[in-house]
Amino acid sequence: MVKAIVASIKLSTTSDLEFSYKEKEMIKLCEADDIEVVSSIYQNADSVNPTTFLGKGKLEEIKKDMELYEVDVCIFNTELTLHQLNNISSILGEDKTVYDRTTLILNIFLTRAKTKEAFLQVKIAQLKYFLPRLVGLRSYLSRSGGSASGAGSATRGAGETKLELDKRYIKAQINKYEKELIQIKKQRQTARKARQNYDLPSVALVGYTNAGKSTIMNYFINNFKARGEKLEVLQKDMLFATLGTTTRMIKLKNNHKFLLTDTVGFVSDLPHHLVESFKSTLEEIKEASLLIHVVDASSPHMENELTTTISVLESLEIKNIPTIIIYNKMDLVKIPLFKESDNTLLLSIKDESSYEKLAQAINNILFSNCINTNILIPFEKSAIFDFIKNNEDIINIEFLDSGILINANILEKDLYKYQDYIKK
Ligand SMILES: Nc1nc2c(ncn2[C@@H]2O[C@H](COP(=O)(O)OP(=O)(O)OP(=O)(O)O)[C@@H](O)[C@H]2O)c(=O)[nH]1
Ligand SMILES: [Mg+2]
Repeated sequence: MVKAIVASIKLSTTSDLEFSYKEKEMIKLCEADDIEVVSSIYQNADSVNPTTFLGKGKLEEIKKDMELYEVDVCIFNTELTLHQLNNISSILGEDKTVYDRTTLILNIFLTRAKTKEAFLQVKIAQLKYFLPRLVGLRSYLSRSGGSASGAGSATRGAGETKLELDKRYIKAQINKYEKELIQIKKQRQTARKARQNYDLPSVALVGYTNAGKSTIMNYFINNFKARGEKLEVLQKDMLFATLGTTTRMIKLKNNHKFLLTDTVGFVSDLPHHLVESFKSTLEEIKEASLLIHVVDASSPHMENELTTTISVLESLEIKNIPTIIIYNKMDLVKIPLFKESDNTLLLSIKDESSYEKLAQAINNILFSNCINTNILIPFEKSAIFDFIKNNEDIINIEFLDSGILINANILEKDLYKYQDYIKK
């Protein structure tokens, strides 16, 4: 495990609570990247130093601490400019590795990327971020093996030509990956079109990382799976367990079907290039008929996590979609201050009835336009009877001399299927 020191600034405009949140989150991000934080150092200041981020004195202190703890890596809890990176590196020593929160997040995403699409998206975001910072990040790049870009070979002493070559190489890599991504996007669009052919409403799980989205997804897959839709998604107590989206068809007990999509979790100050890169994956959220916004109610920073998610959704121009807010992990909440309403539910994995309530709420929103209908099926039309039994929300079945009388809640758009048998 790599050991590191984390360096932050506490601006006079930042509250203690906000600052401690950012510090704790940074430590979790480091853990997610397999880095042990041996010390967190911060400086109180009125503003950021544009050339060195922290004051020179503070950086000297960090340098001493790095020697004391025998640590080679210092991660800054911010996004550094090339200028700041260079200056900090010269103060801390050329043999030390200096990088920032954005590089850390990009790295976590890269190690978590399991699909080709996720890998390409993160790689493009990472290269675009590295491009203007090649010189400053040289120690990081050489430590991380040049991250397949050859960028690690960019050394300051090698001069302009070498740097220009590296830049050109990276630009070519970005180009190549973008082309590959376009191909995958086409396949994704085909898959999406195929799903649209089912003509089913879609529901997207959104929220801060580790809120419990995949856990909800898995509950629905295991309890309401439709036609061989069994594959569970990864749920784990770590940041960014899910990268990329997974869609499964869900069939509720009343036969109503919808598509449920699990998505990547958000984090505060999500790197800009990453949001850009993930836009195509997150497009699916835009087309959802309903959003389930999952919030970890046991997190001391719940408010912040909730507003971050809302602002990321806004930046993706996702608005005006009906939303159910889920206050999740209620089993860990000692004093519950939240109230349930039509669009707000309290959920806990330990309380199955809360999940049933969620299924009911989804049903009420997605299938509110059902019409209570009587259908009389002649006995010889057993195939139609079977179809209705498997596909419609049946309230009552009565066997009459003239056939089988079914009372069911049927979507207006589906009524035509039974038009010959509907009893007025
Ligand atoms: N105590 C408790 N833990 C829960 C509950 N729901 C989920 N968890 C745990 O929270 C952790 C994160 O859950 P995930 O479902 O992976 O979270 P996620 O929102 O998909 O996270 P990312 O994929 O990282 O965005 C896991 O360890 C879950 O077991 C709950 O109701 N109560
Ligand atoms: Mg997940």
